Amino acid sequence: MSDKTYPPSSELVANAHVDAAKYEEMYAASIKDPEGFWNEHGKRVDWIKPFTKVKNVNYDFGNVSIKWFEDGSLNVAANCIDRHLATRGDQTAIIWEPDDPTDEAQHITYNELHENVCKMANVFKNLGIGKGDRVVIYLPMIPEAAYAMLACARIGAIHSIVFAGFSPDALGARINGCDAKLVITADTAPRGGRRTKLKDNVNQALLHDTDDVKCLVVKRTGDQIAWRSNDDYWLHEELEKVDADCPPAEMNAEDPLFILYTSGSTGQPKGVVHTTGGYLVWASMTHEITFDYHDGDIFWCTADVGWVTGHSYIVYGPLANGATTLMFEGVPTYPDAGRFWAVCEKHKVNQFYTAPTAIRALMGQGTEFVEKYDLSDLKVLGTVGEPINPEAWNWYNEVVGKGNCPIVDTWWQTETGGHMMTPLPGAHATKPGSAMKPFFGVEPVVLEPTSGEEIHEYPTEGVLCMKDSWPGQMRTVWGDHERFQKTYFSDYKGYYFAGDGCRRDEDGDYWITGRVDDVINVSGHRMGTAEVESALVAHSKVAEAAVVGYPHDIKGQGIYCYVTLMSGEEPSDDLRKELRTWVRQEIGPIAAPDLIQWAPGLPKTRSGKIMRRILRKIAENDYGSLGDTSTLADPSVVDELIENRMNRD
Ligand code: 6R9
Repeated sequence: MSDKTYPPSSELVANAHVDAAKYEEMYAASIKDPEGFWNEHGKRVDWIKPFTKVKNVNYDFGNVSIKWFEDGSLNVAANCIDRHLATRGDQTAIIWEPDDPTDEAQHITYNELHENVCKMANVFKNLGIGKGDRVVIYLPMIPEAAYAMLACARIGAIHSIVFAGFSPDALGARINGCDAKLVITADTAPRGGRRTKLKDNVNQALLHDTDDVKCLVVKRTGDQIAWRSNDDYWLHEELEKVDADCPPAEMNAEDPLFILYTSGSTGQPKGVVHTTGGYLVWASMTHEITFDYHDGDIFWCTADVGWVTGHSYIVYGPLANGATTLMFEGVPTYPDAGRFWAVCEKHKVNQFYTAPTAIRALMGQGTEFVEKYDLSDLKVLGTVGEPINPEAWNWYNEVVGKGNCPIVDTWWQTETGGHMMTPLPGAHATKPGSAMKPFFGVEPVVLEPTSGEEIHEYPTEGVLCMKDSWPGQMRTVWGDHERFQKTYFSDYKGYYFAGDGCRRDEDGDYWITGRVDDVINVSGHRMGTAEVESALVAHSKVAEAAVVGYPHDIKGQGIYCYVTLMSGEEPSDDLRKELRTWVRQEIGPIAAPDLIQWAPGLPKTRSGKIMRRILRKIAENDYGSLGDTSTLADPSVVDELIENRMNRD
């Protein structure tokens, strides 16, 4: 860990929405008087019927119930579109950058967004969709994905987006899981120069459909597709039958806005339910303050709308704030490893938000891909999804940000709706790898894992829980409130349990150490696997590393490391030795790897999360029952790892 801190420039501080003093003042107010605080900030969105009740929360296991602004009514699409029309109708709402850089980008104004969303909403209505009905969105990163989300919100339908990289099986399970009446998809989806056959996948997912699920198809490429009998519709044909008049439905603050199944890195996916009022307040406020978004800025979040990051920070947060949000159809390495930076230059991006896994991948390709481009419009950089190791952080800071752009390391979850802990660009001196401070209204506590006692002193380490609710919190698991309570409120009674471990340093700043199921115990010492990974990745020859525990006769658990080398590096026993010595030096002898397996690739979900469950099984030499691997981005990686496993006892 680094002791060095990186304060923001005085210029940034002077213009920031929130500086250090304001953070302290607002944070204190948000904790001391949540009702008063959220009564004020709840008004950042437009209400049809203003709320009079701010918060009604019960965290008692058995009776968990979470309500915010419960007697208010509003419409999310009206907040993201209509309320901006008078002042910024001709401003670009969405910049769309296609997969192929030689194709033309689109600039969609708020007026055009309004028309497109209203028409799509009317198409949905014509297909029999109304308030409370579920619509599955299985689309690539094209503007129609945003239109579909907002069209649902406009008529009060509940969307469930399924990432376009998911298999037909995973899609089918999610369609059935919420009894969707309609699936919207595209013919095929270009990505990184290749094409995914989305409509074919839908056909396969609905092969045994007895509920007559309808399918609406966007013509993206014009590729040949197979049609199911009477339940399939071209979007462009249906659009010809409707006009652009579609008044927004009045929704209660606690009506569901969307369902989103969490990535399958653990167990069966859960349908996380977010509601209308609190979620929008949270997404919009965190977007504005965490990224210090100002009018006229160009904001780019590289996530896919299939993940929560895309929901909150491509669509709902930015559009509720009247922002210009960039939507990118492609991948960071197509046509080459400079694509992100080419797009930043081309569209003069001011805030750029991506994942550590992308940063590490690009870092391994060398700096020349970044240095080719003019990145002088960048003001704030963000990361999300996993702990960022200091090396990647430093590279991001120096090579991409030129030491000039604060990095907001935002810790949050599908379940939390938006940012929970993050430095604020104008308020905090950042530390490489630290999520730093709670956002307003967030009351993190560190608990002793076995006793569940709150640890008040610092520095300390333990499990991360939240003492109280915040407006963007998930309300239930779709169709299974029991599971909601059990997953998040039963291990540590009276708290929301995030599933992550954390460290609070001597300054009171937070460092996420990874999922608590990734903590290993070596000779009685607790160790975050992320710590060992970070040490390994700090070695100049290592591109990526994943560390798990495996049963060890003497130590209880041994440290098993999967290591991907930088391109051009050769694996050897000498290098193994070198890495062992390196980790001993970086952390201490206790952290020295027992086994190091060379891994040409790591098993990842399509959202880029390493599937440790699989790595643990292989490390335990128990690879016969790997469980659900349907969410793997590239299943062949697993066979390779099994073949060359190190622990054959
Ligand atoms: C937004 C998102 C949530 C899990 C979370 C944690 C990890 C996310 C992080 C981070 C360290 C960060 N995580 N952000 N860990 N530092 N800045 O990623 O949601 O897909 O639900 O994942 O991701 O382990 O519990 P989701």
